[in-house]
Amino acid sequence: MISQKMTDAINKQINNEMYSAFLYMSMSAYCSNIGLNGFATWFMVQYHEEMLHAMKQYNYLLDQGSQVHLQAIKEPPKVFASVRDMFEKTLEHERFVTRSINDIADLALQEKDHATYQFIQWYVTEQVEEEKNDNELLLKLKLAGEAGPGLFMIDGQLSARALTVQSDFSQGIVAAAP
Ligand code: OFO
Repeated sequence: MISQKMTDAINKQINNEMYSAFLYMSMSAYCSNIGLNGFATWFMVQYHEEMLHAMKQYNYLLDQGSQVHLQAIKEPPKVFASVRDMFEKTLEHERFVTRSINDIADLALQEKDHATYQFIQWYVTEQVEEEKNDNELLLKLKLAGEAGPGLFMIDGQLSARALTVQSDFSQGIVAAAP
């Protein structure tokens, strides 16, 4: 059993994860519209990962006998100034998500809620990876250039990003190929 305050915090985080999914799906659509299919693939994989993040929290609330409260998801931007603008917005958003995950970890410690503290550690680790990926892509864009051959080279690389999450998000992570 977890507190009502913790239940509210996790429900808010489900909404944050779903907004992340919307944001990255919107970025994916924008990339497809401008012919950057590799970037579109990268953001679509990211969309699936965010839905998994939301579903893990949804299942956790149910496992704890708590009430899931789905809330309205705000509209993400649909037009972006450049690919770099998209990754700057992505990094800024992921930093916000990291703070929000840390707040849940802080609350779990305050409440001596060991189950949630352990549960949220998966996200703490995941956020390091997410921010690292965004920082690396921003660096690559800076080095290779944000237009012409450099941009197309990165687009080609990103097209190789494979789906790590099943499309039935509640089923977890796809087993790695042998
Ligand atoms: Fe992109 O982060 Fe979820 O948690």
